[in-house]
Amino acid sequence: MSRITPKNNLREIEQFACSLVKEAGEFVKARRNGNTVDVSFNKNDIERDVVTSADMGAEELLINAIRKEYPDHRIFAEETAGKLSAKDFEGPLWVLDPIDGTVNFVHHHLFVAVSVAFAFDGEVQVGVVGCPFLGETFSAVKGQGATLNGSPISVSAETVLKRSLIATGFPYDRSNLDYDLDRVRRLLSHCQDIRRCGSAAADLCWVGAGRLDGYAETIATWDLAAGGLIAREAGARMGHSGPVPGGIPPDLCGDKVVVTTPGIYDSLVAALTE
Ligand code: LIP
Repeated sequence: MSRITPKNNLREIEQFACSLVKEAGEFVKARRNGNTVDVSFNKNDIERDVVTSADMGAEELLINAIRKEYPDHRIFAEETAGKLSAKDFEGPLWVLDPIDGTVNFVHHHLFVAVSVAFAFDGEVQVGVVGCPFLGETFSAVKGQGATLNGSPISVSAETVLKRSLIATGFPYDRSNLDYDLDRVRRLLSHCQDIRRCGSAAADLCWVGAGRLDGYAETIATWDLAAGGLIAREAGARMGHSGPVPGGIPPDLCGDKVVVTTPGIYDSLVAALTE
């Protein structure tokens, strides 16, 4: 198993990831604009959960390119993922979401993201999120800041929860609707307003860019990995408003994840848990 040594390897990996995200973004756009998208419902036996031929095609593009460049690296991708075990987090691991915001994509919304993260021993080192319909690519290398289309980004300076705009989202599985509605009640009671944009990866980047003051949801590893690093490298604080399941590194655990500009983190977690 190859190991990363000097930091410059991370810059090479970031450049490679950026090229992948751009290529997959163009693929997704072409499928949408060409109206050649087959939609399958009942993903995970939940009727409203969807996967499209564009998700599958973009994921295959990403996986093939990574396998060619880094044949001994592990890959964890939304549409073909098995269960992740603790061992899977050892060494180099790519975490992929070919289309984050698949429901938006199916309904021709523009808030759609391609998310590619590179982790090593369970710590995300590189994150790239492309929003192909918005012409925006967010990127970060651990310890080296975050950018939007190459320009540095940083979180908002907000310190008052009542003046904060918070993004959230809801699972396709609505069996715990009371929990989700309680979160909405708490957010509307304590914050300025909420946004439900439909792509966690893009929401997280928008926290990093200061367009949102925070984000709170329970999401999958592939939704969180890249956007979470980008937000942290832009100055955000990331944690969880509930226990992190054993064996999952915090960088890759989307359970009750909370990502905010630092000034409102404690008050938002209190609003969600008290
Ligand atoms: C989506 C997330 C979103 C969440 C949705 C869904 P998908 O990912 O990005 O934040 O609220 O339920 O999980 O399924 O579009 O890749």
